[in-house]
Amino acid sequence: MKEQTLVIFKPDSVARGLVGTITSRFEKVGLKIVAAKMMMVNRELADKHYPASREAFINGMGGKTLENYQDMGIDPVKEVGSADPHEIGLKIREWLVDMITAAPVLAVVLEGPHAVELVRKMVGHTLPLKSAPGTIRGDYSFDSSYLANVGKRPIKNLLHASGQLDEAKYEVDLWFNSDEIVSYERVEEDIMR
Ligand code: IDP
Ligand code: MG
Repeated sequence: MKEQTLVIFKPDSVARGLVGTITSRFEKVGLKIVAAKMMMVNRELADKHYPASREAFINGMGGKTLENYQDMGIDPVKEVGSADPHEIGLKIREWLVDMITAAPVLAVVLEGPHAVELVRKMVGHTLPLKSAPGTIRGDYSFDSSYLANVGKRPIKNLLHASGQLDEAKYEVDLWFNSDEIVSYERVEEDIMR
């Protein structure tokens, strides 16, 4: 069940000095840091990380925005110029690429049993407003689709975390060369086996 998953500390968490606090949560739960680098992201990497061709991702972002607007009784056409989830998704993707290339990020690979699901659980819902207390996004942010879209910027939710195992494999390969990923034992591995 050992998996690797990619976590990106997005510019907002780096700028807020939350790297240590958040990293310690991952370490405490037993996840092992097997790669890490501070970096400026170029457009080529950002384009591959947020692929315009991944329909489920683009429509998912657009769909979540529409749902949020419906909840709040807001007309999406007035707010973002479209009611089409694909069009809205592509717009958000542009904001994401601009955001992630504008300031330093920390890219980390975490390893452990069920790492992908475990990290997503700890990170919480995409919208910090809807993330449960106790999750990283729920504890350190209040951002919403509404605030983000009015500001024409991505939701500031501190972290990117791979969504599923196939996404994790693609993303770990994209961000790290195999010689940047290390292997070692944590002392509790013996106890938890
Ligand atoms: P995830 O980060 O929880 O996996 P995704 O649907 O993959 O969520 O979206 C990627 C990122 O796009 C989110 O983390 C967030 O920063 C941004 N985002 C998603 N939906 C919206 C939106 O409605 N408005 C602005 N930004 C959004
Ligand atoms: Mg995602």
